[in-house]
Amino acid sequence: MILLILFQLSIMHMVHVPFKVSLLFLLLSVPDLGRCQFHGHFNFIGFVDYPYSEVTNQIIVKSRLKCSSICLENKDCYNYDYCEAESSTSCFLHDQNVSASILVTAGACKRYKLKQSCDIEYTSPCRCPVNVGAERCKYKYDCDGNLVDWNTPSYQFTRMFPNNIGRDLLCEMGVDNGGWIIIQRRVDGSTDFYRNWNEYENGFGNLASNFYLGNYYIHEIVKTRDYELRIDLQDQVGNWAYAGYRNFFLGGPNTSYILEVSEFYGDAGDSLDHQSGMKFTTYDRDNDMSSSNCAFSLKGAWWHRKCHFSNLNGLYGVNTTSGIIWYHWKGYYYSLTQTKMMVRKKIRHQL
Ligand SMILES: [Ca+2]
Repeated sequence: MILLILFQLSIMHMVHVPFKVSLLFLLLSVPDLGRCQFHGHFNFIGFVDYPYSEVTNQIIVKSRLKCSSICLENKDCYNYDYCEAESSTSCFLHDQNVSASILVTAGACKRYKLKQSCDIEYTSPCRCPVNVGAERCKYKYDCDGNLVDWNTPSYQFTRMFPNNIGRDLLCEMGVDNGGWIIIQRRVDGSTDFYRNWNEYENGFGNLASNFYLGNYYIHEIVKTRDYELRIDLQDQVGNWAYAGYRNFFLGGPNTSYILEVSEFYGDAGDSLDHQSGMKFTTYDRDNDMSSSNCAFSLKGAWWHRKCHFSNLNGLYGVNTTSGIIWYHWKGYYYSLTQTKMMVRKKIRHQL
């Protein structure tokens, strides 16, 4: 315990007393403090208002990720030093002015720089957390997984598919850190969505307004099984709500484009879980569990069960179950005025 306290006190002033710290590290590094061998606690020492140190708080947590998240929550923190010892670890937070020349590499200490506030292993949203504030993010991911400037606007691009057809796609960069490929959109009633299997397989509409990308292309995009889905919805007076699914998969043609979604989040309610596990049904291809054809009776091609809690390809401006329905937000008799379905590849962040 005495050693522990000494260690912590010394760490606090390590910038000023490197020799003393080195000795302590030597002492505490026996026999081996490699990351794999470390099983100690984590002590948060405090924010370092570089170049001076001061103790502001002390808590015990278990991992470097905790240090990272503490740094994330502190708007002044851009770098942190993570120090491992036999029975404890220490965390020092630095602002952006910390000098590169005092990089802590001695002993079991290592300095980490927050990467656009994405220093968290899980990635779907290993992007700039909303609660931190976008001003700290200099980069975000585009629809090809490249880091681009934070201010990059939404854009159109072309992607080649296995059938040797190039398709124009829209990349939404303004929603939840961007990087979303839009697969379905309704903005007004000018485009007929009551269409057959072939049209829903290959896509229809206009990228500038209303369109369905096509089940074949959606499957080709997400078939690696590391995609998520987000659906944005607008009601008749201009309010927006959304439904996110951290896992989204659409089977191929031989499965009749079976839908798999899970891990819902959002404020629109979950009206897609009920459709998960279902094949796609159009008025001319009945794959649902109803004795009739749900796409025909409810005028919307969808992953109908018997039949639906959602019907986003339904009739525009019709306040019945045949309309553009998201039951858990507005019920069965309220047709939404805008919809946007988007998919994004989950990006695994390198720790
Ligand atoms: Ca049926």
